[in-house]
Amino acid sequence: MSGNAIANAAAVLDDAAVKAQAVDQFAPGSFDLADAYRIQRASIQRRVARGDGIRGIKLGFTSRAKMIQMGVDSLIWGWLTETMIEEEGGTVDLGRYIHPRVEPEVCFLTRRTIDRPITALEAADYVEAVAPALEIIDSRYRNFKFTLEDVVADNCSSAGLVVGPWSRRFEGLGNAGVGVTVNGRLVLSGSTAAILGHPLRTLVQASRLLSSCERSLPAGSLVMAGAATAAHALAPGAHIRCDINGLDRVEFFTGSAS
Ligand code: OOG
Ligand code: MG
Repeated sequence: MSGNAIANAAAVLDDAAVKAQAVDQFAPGSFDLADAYRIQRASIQRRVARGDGIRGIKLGFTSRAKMIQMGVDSLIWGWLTETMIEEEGGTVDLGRYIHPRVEPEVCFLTRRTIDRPITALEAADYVEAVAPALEIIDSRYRNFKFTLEDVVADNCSSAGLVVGPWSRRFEGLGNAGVGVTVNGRLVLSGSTAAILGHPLRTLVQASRLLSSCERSLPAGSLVMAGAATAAHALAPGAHIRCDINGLDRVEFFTGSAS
């Protein structure tokens, strides 16, 4: 794909995000996975040029539940930026989004720069703290339908995130119960073991992915490990709460319909 075509695709996806208006999927075979990551990078550069800052990365499709829901079976990654962060315990304006869904996540705060592939034994040493989090995903494609290449180009549906209180309680993180309630009703439940067997393994994967494209991640970055369960559509006037056993809880509200 030419540099121009990459910039054009990035502009289409970035505009869709800014205007909160869905766009059509790209024609099948328009670009390969390497080009999809180039489009993703170009769309993030547009955000950064507007003054947004990079805060970390997210992994996607690290659990079977997510792969099955979306019909995609490869691990993917994208960028998290400052303006995606929603206030914990606050009210999220759904007008910023197209067709938002929420999913429970484990979020890591890194302690050391990740600038080479790390092993599972080393992973814990790279973590400063862990928090329960809720990710708001919002595909820019109509009907939330995409191929692997489409979703990577669209920065892996990254749109919003709400991060709960940080802690250093890592014991039990490998198999902790996860529950999401909406207005007090349990809508999603699972275990952190669904995330690559242990959420810390996502740091190993992240380090490999970053190295393969010659990028590093500074200390103090966020790493979202990927949802342990499928995602749930967000509606107005709701209280969304996620509890992860051994960690604190994280919650937010959605504004009333306008
Ligand atoms: C893609 C993003 C996947 C996860 O946690 O697996 C993801 C999507 O489902 O739209 O964030
Ligand atoms: Mg996610």
